[in-house]
Amino acid sequence: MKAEQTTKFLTGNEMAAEAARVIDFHFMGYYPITPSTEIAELIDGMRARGEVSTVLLPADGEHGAAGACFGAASGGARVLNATSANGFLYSLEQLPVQAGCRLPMVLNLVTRSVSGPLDIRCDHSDLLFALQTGWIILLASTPQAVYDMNILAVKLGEHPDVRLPVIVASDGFFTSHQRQSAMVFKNKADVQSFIGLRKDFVTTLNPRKPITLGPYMNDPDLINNKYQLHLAHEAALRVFDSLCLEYEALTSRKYSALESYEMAGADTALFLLNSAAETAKDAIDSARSAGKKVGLLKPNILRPFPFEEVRKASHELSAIVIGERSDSPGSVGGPISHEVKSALFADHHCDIVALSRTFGLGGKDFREADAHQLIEAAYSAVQNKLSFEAHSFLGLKQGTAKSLPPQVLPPLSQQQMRGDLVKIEVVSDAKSKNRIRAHVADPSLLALRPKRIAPGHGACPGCGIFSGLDQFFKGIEGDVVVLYHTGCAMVVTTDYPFSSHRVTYLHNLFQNGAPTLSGLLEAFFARQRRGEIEASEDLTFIMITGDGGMDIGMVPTIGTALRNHKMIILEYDNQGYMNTGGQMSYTTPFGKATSTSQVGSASFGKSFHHKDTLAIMAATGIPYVFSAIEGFGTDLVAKAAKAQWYAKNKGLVFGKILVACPLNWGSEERYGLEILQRAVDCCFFPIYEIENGLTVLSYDPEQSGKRIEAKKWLEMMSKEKHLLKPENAEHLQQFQTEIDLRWSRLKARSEHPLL
Ligand SMILES: Cc1ncc(C[n+]2csc(CCOP(=O)(O)OP(=O)(O)O)c2C)c(N)n1
Ligand code: SF4
Repeated sequence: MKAEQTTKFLTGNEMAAEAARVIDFHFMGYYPITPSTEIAELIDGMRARGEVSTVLLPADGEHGAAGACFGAASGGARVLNATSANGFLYSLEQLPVQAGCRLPMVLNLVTRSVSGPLDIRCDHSDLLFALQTGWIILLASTPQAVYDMNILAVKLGEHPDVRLPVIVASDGFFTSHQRQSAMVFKNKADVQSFIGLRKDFVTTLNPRKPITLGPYMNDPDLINNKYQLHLAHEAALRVFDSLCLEYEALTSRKYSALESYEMAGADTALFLLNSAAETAKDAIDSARSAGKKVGLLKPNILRPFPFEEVRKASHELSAIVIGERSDSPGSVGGPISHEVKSALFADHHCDIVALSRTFGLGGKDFREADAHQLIEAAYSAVQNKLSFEAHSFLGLKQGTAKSLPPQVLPPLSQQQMRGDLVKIEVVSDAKSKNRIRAHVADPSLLALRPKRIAPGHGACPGCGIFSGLDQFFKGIEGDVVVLYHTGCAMVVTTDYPFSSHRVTYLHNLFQNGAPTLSGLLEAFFARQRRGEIEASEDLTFIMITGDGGMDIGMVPTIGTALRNHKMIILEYDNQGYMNTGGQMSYTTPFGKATSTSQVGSASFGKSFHHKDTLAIMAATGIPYVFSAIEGFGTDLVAKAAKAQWYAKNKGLVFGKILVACPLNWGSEERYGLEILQRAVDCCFFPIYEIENGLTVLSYDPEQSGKRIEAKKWLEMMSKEKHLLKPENAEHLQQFQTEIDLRWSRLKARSEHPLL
């Protein structure tokens, strides 16, 4: 029976969310990363409006998200996740566990280039890592296919002969962000009856039927376990074929393991995945009209690999070109090339010329003309069978001396950065609580110190990151090495071939910056001890991170703090993941509306309180912790100077500054400083120091008679204003109570000689 359907004009990500709407997963664990983030955002909107009953868990990183999905799947829930690139790699360790335990779920992999260098556009370098995980991989070359494959994935993964997790891979931006008209089911019930109820093969939630899931298993059992996985994949190909027929009967849309386009009588074929295959169809059409017998093969399933289908489809060919949006360096072509070739050469009489071409890395377009180049390569290889290039890259552009990145500003000299603008006085008596004092020069002199970040970055108007960082750097004397986590500060200052950094800058994945910098500074000391770096060389090591980097990177940061390396970690807190478009972070205030804590009839905004990062870091016992805002006299400059002294003499420093983000706050650019001041005055963001374990307030709004209620701060930001509505009175009260409690505790600590 055909199901009723309706036409929509949607992107791949929107279609993934539409599929999730009709599947109504029990659970989605996720962490934002471009270009897959939108899927969680759209489903969060549905949740907030009460349109789905899916529980969404915004994890602290992809590793956590994958763990949460594993847990939920073990309890018999229907589970969804979506990720890309480095996020996918960060969850990689969890994926074979999921497959090995035979727990179905669906993961949308919206493909993107894997760092480094960092590139947010499409290639299949992430997909390449999925091949060995034991997961089924379905490919979706159009928004329509994204929708269909998500629905098929549920039924395929949960089939009793299969019981495996399934990846649905679509191309970042090409498919995820391009609108096409596509059909969706009119009635959720049709999808529900197609997929059926999630079967409880095993569940960790039935105490009457206890199970041991994930035992310690050695030889000889493990090989049997892996053989069962192998059998499940064999079964998956059969089941996929029959499900495609069932789905076709329901929707009139036809899928198969290997799709052929113009293969009748073809002597040459292109083998391409996903969106590139769609593009190549035009080239095939024009080559056919020019009399070339060329066709196209496009797999819809990659794991299990449709080995027999490829073999049969290639039987009559003279040449095949396997184009891949990824490379396996040192391997004469990417992994798909090798798999296709192994299918071809299963016929021992095979003398097909098989070429492998790497194209489209980092989002480079693959156009019709490129497909023609592949076709020409195949024809010329057939004519020069003895000397053709088995593997090469399409679209390389050789650089010249002129392509070297220009040096716009000269490096900063030692003299420029040593101005004795701050002086440190070490006072060690009980009265001063063994603190140090920083004496800061007049602001007019401070202003003369050159900026370490040159003007000319691409931040939004009103962005507080750079004015905040500038004030901080004013307090730092001498040479520095900076490490930036991924985030706005990094992205808007290092758009290749330009860099706004006038000092040495290093970037690393934003869960791993702290260990990276600790390694670098230990290398500095080690090389200095061996005389490889001059003894007079004096560097301060500073890591800059957003609040998001202190979510996903919290554990390595704590590890670094416990080792107490002599460096500074400075968090700029704009209260969200802004580089990825404004998702909630763990420091986002309670009730705030973000793209993953949306407000609607079933949701009032972020549902849990902001993280007290300073308390966490102070608990590691590091010598100096501080919070500050820009524009509060020279407070931030003095704290930077103290931070440098502690980093040189005692160990790790953690500082946190609140910075204005008009985009995240929904505020006017000109009010940035006032909003910061109100955050301090309402005690949401108290400014203080914890020096050698003792807490000292830098400013007490109560004592100065300036304390305000949280609502006076919230009213300045449109993303918070809904909390002031009468229906949110209870939530506002909850927020105020939490602020009051934390403030009272902080004050008590500052007043007690031991706390
Ligand atoms: C492992 C991994 N997961 C996700 C991302 C995507 N990502 C890049 S920056 C970012 C948010 C950064 O937020 P924050 O640290 O607060 O800095 P901001 O962008 O707000 O400046 C995210 C989620 C990534 N690059 N790597
Ligand atoms: S989104 Fe916010 S933090 Fe990022 S550049 Fe814009 S204003 Fe700055």
